[in-house]
Amino acid sequence: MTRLHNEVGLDAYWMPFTANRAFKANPRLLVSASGTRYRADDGREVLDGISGLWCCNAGHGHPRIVDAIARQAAELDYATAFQVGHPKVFTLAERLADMAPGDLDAVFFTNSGSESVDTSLKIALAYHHARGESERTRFVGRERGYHGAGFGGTSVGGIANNRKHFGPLLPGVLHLPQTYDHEHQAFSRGQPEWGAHLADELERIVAVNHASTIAAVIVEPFAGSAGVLVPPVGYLERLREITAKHGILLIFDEVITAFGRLGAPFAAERFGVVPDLITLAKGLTSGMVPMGAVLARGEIRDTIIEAAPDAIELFHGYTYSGHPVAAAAGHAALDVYRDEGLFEQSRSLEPVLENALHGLRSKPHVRDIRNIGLVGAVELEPRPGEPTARATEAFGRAFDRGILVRTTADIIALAPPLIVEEDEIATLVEVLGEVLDGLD
Ligand code: PXG
Ligand code: PLP
Repeated sequence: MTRLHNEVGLDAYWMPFTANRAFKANPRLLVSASGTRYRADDGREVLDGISGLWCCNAGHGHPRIVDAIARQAAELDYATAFQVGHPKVFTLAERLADMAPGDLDAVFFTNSGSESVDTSLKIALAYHHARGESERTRFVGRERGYHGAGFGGTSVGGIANNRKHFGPLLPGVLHLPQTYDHEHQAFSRGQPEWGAHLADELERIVAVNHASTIAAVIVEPFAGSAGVLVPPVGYLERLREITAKHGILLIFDEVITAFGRLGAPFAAERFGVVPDLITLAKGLTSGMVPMGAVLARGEIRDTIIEAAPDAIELFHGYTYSGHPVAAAAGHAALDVYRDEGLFEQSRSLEPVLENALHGLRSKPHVRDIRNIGLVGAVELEPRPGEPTARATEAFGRAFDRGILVRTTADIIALAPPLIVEEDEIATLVEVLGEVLDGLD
């Protein structure tokens, strides 16, 4: 069979977050997808163990979402969101406000997680300014946090490789310690018991900088990109207490954690902790059309609007904010999540994935296994002197055996679509186990 990449030039496309030379020497092309499966250009099926890239929560090609997109493109392809609107974006905002925890009932649309993060940081600054606290300009992120690739998200992010070539970034950003500790947490099922005290570092940051200079703290409820770092019991609660005490906004970056990944609409609900702002993307449209959003407490929006003269209140937005085709996809994705009970299904599959994954404990090179919701990770011992090589090789071998996983450093992550079947979870973990058996 002629493989597609023999016919398609590979040079022009500069691939994101990819080893371009390695890819082009050994390309992997996906040509179609349906349900939990991709098809590669050599005709093989590949079981999607990572929901595309943590986004296709309803699986691939869901006919209701496909249909909504096609109809919307034909009916109203584009409408500017600046001074003009269209109905579906208002109704989608209402639905999200209704789903959101607490009083987070203001919705600002973006086109990606990165844009949502930058938007949330700008809203935090504008809010403090509107309250007459313009000196609150510092942000607090966390080591090993990932908040997208914009300058704001890169600044509050805590992954050194993502930051090192890009200069001083935003001024005044501080970082909390990460929450993972191998000695105290290895092989935890769900939330580790140890580590709530790590949130107290925020008190130290406040003591050194004074609360009146700090605008917001941003964290992922569980850190996804850095390798599935699950929050210790009590940690998020403690962050909420300390931020509230000091008038600091708390932003949950729920780009990965929302829309059923944790068996609930939002991680905020799963953990019972309500932040001031939530960033969204990915599962909002089940990955079918780019779309992101920021949910804010109504009081935050009202404060910014009321403090401004009767003109544009927040000088921020994107050409494609609330794009009609994305809004239609968002409605359809929420319909599918509701009608197919996918958040509940995710919750009921959580122990299935947990038990299967922890069954890999005695496989070669395994340093840790952790899980929460429909997410898990296997951390490998790095090869001496060759960090990341072992997991990168595991990724390639897994793909060749028909499963798509995600790796970061020497960590292999699994986060299958919420429609995954129990026997597919078994297959994912079994194949991963065989891959580990074969690794040097
Ligand atoms: N915040 C979080 C918590 C994310 O996980 C973003 C922001 C940025 O979203 P966009 O849509 O701008 O990419 C993300 C994205 C990985 C991986 O390796 C994860 C993401 C992106 C790329 C790779 O796990 N998450
Ligand atoms: N650059 C130029 C020259 C533009 O005109 C615009 C938008 O009008 C942008 C960047 C921003 O693009 P977007 O609104 O799609 O983020």
